[in-house]
Amino acid sequence: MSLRAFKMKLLRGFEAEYKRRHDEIWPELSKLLSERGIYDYNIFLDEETHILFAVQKVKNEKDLTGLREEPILQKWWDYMSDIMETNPDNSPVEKPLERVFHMD
Ligand code: RM4
Repeated sequence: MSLRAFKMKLLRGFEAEYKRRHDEIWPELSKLLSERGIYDYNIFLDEETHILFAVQKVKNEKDLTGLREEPILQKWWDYMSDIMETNPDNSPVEKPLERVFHMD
């Protein structure tokens, strides 16, 4: 298992909409992420900066190869692109975060 943390950015004024869309996450998208070994996935919002802080566990990082090319994920990114900071291909701008502390 590895723990991955990264940040993304929400556009101002879309806090409720972001939560609503994730409350109604497409079953086929959660199925895809689960099949790729992603679990215990949380996204937190810093309301001051609009930074989305994501933390997820991944069973095996090598099972993530090609995930970004999956049509369902690309469709989700297209759907989310009006409310998030995105790259030209509509994927969210993601910045990996390094762990600096851990306590069991
Ligand atoms: C986020 C973003 C991420 C995705 C989650 C489910 O808003 O699109 O890439 O993993 O939704």
